[in-house]
Amino acid sequence: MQVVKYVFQPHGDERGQLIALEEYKDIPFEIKRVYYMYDTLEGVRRGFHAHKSLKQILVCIHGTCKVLLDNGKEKKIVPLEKPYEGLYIANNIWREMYDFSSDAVLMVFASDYYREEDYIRDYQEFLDMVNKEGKDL
Ligand code: T46
Repeated sequence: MQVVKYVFQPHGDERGQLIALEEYKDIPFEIKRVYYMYDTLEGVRRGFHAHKSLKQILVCIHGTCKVLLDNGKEKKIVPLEKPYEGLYIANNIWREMYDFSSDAVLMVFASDYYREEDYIRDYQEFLDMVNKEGKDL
């Protein structure tokens, strides 16, 4: 599985850093929603789902966390430790976010509005879906 991490260009000067993210330019899709999580308690693991069609970019804009990516065949752990790095997560990828530092702010740019129907929250259902799609190709 290929891990796609974007490195955003900061507009740094003597005052500090500024990062601007534009759809189709820095983010490879139309941004329909932005959400972020913070004050995540120690030991918490979130996610535990895949999306049928949603694409997202995760940026840990403060602090650090880790993301487990799973395509049904292979798993990868991706640390997010820089505010200028964005992790792209395509559809049909199981994700879990964990090891949040107490100051972590994880911001997510999403290609669609919130739709519960797009979630696959059962791991066996996820495996059945990716294995079926592999056979259909
Ligand atoms: C994902 C990972 C990275 C909303 O009402 N609107 C929203 O846009 C979102 C994202 C969530 N919610 C509600 C639904 C739940 O009652 O907020 C609550 C927490 O959401 P959830 O348990 O889905 O959070 P995570 O951290 O497990 O997953 C989230 C996203 O839902 C998901 O798409 O890929 O972050």
